[in-house]
Amino acid sequence: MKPKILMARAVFPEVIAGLQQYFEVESNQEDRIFSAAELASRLQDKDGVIATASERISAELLAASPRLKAVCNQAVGYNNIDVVAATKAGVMVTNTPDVLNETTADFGWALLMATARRVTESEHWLRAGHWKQWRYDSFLGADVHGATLGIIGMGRIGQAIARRSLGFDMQVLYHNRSRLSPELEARANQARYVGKEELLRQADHVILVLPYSKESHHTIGAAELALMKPGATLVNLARGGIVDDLALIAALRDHKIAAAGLDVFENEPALHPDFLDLSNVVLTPHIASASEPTRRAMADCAARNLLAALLPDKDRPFPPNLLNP
Ligand code: 8YV
Repeated sequence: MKPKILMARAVFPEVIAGLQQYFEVESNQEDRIFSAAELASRLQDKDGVIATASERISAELLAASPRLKAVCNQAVGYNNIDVVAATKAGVMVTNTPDVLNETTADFGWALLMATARRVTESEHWLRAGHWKQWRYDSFLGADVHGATLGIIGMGRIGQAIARRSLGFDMQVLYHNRSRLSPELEARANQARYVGKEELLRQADHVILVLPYSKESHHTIGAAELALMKPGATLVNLARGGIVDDLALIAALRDHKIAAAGLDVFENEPALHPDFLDLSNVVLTPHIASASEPTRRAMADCAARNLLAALLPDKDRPFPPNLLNP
């Protein structure tokens, strides 16, 4: 008998077909977000689940899922999963690191450039028919080249962002739980380790790429925003809860900082409506990893993780052309 698994969200059909070789798959190709109760009822008879950041895998859910042996997140972040409870219950938890580093770093730059140079704001203005003549002061933004970049969270994605800054002649400051080795600092455009406050005071552009946890909740709130330069930009690629959205809305409205580029929000997708009224913010719907090859690689990685967790002795690998036929 094949183990039973739940694919909690829609995914590339090839992934479902690949998984069906090994598992009895309950899929969700209509892509509904399950309520906690619905998720619990679907997990009743499942041995494994492939989840995304949208599914909360709580201690209660784990306790109510007697057969569950593996929760495989299709994401590098896993703050949606109670890992302590899972470990106690003997449930393996996996994520999809590395495969998304470069794509997410690219998007960090897209948001930084769009935010500093007011790309989306000026496009909206143009589309609304306001462009009648050239003006010396139209959409003046901040320079990116030659500026000081502050990166909070210098993991693999943070380092990939820093490496790209070499081409913009930037100085890089970073703050992290621990300091990188001198070799890694050198590869990350000679990034300099500083305290969070010093970084916020000195950086022209701040990018957040740290994991979300109780400790990193509201890493950026009113006090931190007050330390930033009035012309600074803030980019959040990490998780919504890392920034206090109400404090950020106030800072943007009062021009305490120049602008923000946000791919993640507290309570997403129901982002705070006040963001929509601000012109100095670039808003994207949690798409930093959304290039076609990377989303395929993430799905492939989660599927392989599930296979390794539930059928460790099975002949593998997946047919190599499964996801890129
Ligand atoms: C995912 C992400 O697209 O990997 C992560 O942690 O935030 C994104 O790449 C999203 O979380 C879906 O699970």
